[in-house]
Amino acid sequence: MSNRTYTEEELRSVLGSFGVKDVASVARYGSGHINDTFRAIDAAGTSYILQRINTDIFPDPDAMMSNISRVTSHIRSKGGKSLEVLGYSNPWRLYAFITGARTVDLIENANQAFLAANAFAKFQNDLADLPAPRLNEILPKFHDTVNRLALLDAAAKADVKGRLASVSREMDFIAARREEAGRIVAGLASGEIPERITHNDTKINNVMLDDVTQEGVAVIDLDTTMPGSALYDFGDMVRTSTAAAAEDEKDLDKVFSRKEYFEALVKGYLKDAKFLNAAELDALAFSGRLITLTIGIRFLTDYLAGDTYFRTAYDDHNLVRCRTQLKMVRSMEDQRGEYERIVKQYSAK
Ligand code: ADP
Ligand code: GN1
Ligand code: MG
Repeated sequence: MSNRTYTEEELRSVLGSFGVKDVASVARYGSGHINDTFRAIDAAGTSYILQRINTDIFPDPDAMMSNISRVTSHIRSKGGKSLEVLGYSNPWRLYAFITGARTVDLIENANQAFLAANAFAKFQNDLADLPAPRLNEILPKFHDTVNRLALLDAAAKADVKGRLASVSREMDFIAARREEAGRIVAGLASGEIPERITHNDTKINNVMLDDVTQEGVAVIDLDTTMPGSALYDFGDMVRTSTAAAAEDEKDLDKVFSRKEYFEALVKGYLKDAKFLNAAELDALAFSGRLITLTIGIRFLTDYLAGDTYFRTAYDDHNLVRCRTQLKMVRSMEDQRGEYERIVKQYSAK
């Protein structure tokens, strides 16, 4: 990804175009991998989130902003809190800064897992009756693991950076799991798994947690909210909210999936995700393994392609991230029986 730099003058001028004139400070903010995010504070002390949408990844920001506007108004009409768009002019947008809450990159306790999962379940619930038309499909085949494997194969074949020889263990690990990669894609195609409106990026730092109660007060980063499968949303919660270490932890002994956090997620999610059908419940534990493998495949693909997609801070950053994902997959596989049992226990309630 282009690690773009911006002058303060440029940022102030964009803020000015959105009507924010007396800028006291503006600085990079958060740790998202995709957009360029800044927090601006004006002379009155009001904070804003200024973002430059990554148009290399999102080719149609208008379609994205149209989804965001429909989704946020619908959530608000039900009394929920959501992102508030104060200004948009492709590729820039300005959001109201959500106060009294924060995001965490690494989950801090199992109660946060319960509350975050419950916030994502409510988000899906709130959007279940969004009036037609269907939301724009912002990134087609985004979570399609079969497609992600094909992209990995293409990057391996091209091997533009000569990195393939150094990742044979990771390639073997992925190759051994190809067979199960198409399970959710096939379920969606047959209709056994229904299409729903989903967030598609439910990592823990995409939900704002109340400073005092830790409750998930607002789901943010709505760029990929579009038609999808609830399973991918639950799976990505398992990937990020059960992890004992950061997504880019180098010491793999510290990286594993925690059963008590998984249990808290299942409890928090199923408390409000009453809409799930039998096929979805049946694949809930599997979805954690699958999405984690898929994100591992994506990090490896980007590593082989020369780090053009995810923001990286050093040379092997994407490879380090890929390794944590594969270690998480292994850890979930080791606990497969217990995870399946936990899902059964709470689905029966
Ligand atoms: P990316 O797509 O790059 O991940 P995000 O939209 O997730 O970008 O924003 C990055 C970070 O900025 C979030 O993880 C969060 O910490 C912070 N953030 C984004 N929007 C808001 C908001 N409206 N209020 C407060 N913080 C926000
Ligand atoms: C990106 O935007 P961010 O940092 O919340 C990515 C997700 C990945 C995640 C891995 C649009 O999420 O799909 O799961 O990184 N978003 C996009 O950490 O590709
Ligand atoms: Mg984000």
